[in-house]
Amino acid sequence: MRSAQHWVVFTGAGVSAESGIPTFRDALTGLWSNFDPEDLATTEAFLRDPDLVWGWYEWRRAKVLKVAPNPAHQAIAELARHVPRLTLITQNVDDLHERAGSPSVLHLHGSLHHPRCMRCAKALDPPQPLDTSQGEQLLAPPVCVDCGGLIRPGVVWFGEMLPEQALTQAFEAAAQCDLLLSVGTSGVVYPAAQIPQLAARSGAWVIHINPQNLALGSEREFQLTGAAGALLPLLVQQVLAD
Ligand code: BJW
Ligand code: ZN
Repeated sequence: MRSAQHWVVFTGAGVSAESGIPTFRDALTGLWSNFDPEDLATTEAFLRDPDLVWGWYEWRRAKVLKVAPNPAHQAIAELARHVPRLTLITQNVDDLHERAGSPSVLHLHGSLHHPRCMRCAKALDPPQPLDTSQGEQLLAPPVCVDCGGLIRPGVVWFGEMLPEQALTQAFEAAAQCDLLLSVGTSGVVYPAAQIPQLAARSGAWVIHINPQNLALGSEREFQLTGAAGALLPLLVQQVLAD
């Protein structure tokens, strides 16, 4: 690890779990407890019941705004300040890497904080965050002042293309890096899940950090089993030690 010149850190929802943000595949609660998250994260669900889906995203955005980056986000930002080159790629729709001080983050699945018009794509400043003490709410999405279209969350739903530039940069970095750290992801959603596979096929070492045992795809892959907030600061301390 100490000799790696180009690191890729690839993160999923598990990196934000210790900040208090449930992972994507954690069971939903309250108003949404009867829904599978994979069924809510679609255009069809939004068009069928905009208030349910917009309410879910605004609830999650309000939760994210209330929490802080954890030691895992901070360790990644610290690592980037010391290794020769680091590309940070996230599947997360929160902004906790940025708030921990990571200067440049490739967001493959968009952001909770950048809503846009479904019809004309005009970007909208996010509305005043919900007061979560009022409990979960159905919430009507705002309407675009230019064209009257519904405002949608700025995330990438199933069946949609990922942002082209971020995906291209992510694949290039995976193909060129010496070492890829994959942190807190179940690795089931494509094309993002190809990123660690591509790095291993291109000759990089791949280290997964996850409390769950993962099925490792090749002999270049290893797992450190445990929580990112506990393991990453130790790992970074060891890598940066003289
Ligand atoms: C900890 C921890 C701690 C806990 N420390 N760890 C090829 C094959 C098969 C299917 C497809 C394919 N290509 C495309 C598809 C279809 C689809 C897909 O992949 N489906 C699969 C479910 C099978 N992909 C798409 O539709 C993508 N678009 C696309 O491919 O376009 C081209 C195309 C279009 C049409 C047809 C064909 C091709 C778009 C995918 C967009 C995904 N978006 C989401 C929702 C974003 C909005 C939102 O958040 O609501 O992104 S889905 C969801 O999953 C979210 C996440 O970013 C993503 C990944 O989840 P993640 O981060 O791994 O979270 P979890 O919850 O799954 O796992 C958490 C992990 O953390 C666990 O392992 C825990 O153990 C661990 N953990 N605590 C460390 N403390
Ligand atoms: Zn519009």
